[in-house]
Amino acid sequence: MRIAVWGAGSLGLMWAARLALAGWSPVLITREKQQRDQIREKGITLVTVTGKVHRLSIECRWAEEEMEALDQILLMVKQTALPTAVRQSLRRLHPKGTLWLWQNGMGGEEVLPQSFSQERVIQAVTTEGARKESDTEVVHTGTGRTWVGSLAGTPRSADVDRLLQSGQSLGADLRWDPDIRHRMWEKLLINSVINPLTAILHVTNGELIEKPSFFSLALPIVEEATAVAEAEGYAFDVGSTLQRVTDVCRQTAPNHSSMLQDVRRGRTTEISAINGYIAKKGKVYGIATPVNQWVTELVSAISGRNTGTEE
Ligand code: KPL
Repeated sequence: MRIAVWGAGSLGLMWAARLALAGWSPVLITREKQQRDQIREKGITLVTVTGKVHRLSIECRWAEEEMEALDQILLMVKQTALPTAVRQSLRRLHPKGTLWLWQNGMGGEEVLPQSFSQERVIQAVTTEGARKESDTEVVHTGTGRTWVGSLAGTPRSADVDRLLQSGQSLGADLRWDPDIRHRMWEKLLINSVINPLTAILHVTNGELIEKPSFFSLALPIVEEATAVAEAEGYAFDVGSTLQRVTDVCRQTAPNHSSMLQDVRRGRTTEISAINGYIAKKGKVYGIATPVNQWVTELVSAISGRNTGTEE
């Protein structure tokens, strides 16, 4: 089975290293030639949460290179880079191969061609943290849980099962969820509060809940988002969701959310796949989502770019 990790950001580097540690021979695909050359020269260095350092030599290719058909592609690029990565990766996917989507937010599947069967798509929802130190080095900063499941609700194949077992053998908390869309909504609700508010207020996740304005800003976001989730068939309680948001902020207190990091680096944010998605779906169901719309516009304005796609 030929497995590719598509995207060499923090999660991509970490998972390529983990797969190699588990005895697979993954191929890591980079967007830039320069990073491919660095990885070919130096390999990948993974520092685990306990501080153990692993240096691994990994097959690495540039996204535009010709390559043999791939059976499992773990697409670990940001939402904003998804259209390009999907176009490039589908050309390399075996006709019976499986595509794994690892993006934050919703709407990733909408980028796939309509002819591509959802039975071949696995969605991953993760709360693990990793920090990319350089093109070849990654630090696993926080253990979390990763749920994976079929977007079509089909049972997992034997190949997928083997991959899950490999991850588990390395201590990763990796679980199959037959209702992955529920998990996606659960994560979206959390990201819909923490990501834009930390980016707008320029605070860490822990500092966010200390802000006197926190509750009055978080409440309408969650009220609107849970109304849209319910229209999609997923019921969440507003109070428990706010409690979960607060818990995640405490557990990840020193973190600079991914959106805050994007804003600081002048990169395109994932706001359109998070609050923008909630506002878009709200329009479909006739549910008013002014606060989600407002934070979408505000984050777009402060990041100095529109909410469109990268590249
Ligand atoms: O997923 C995250 C992110 O930063 O994107 C949270 C949960 C907010 C942790 O920082």
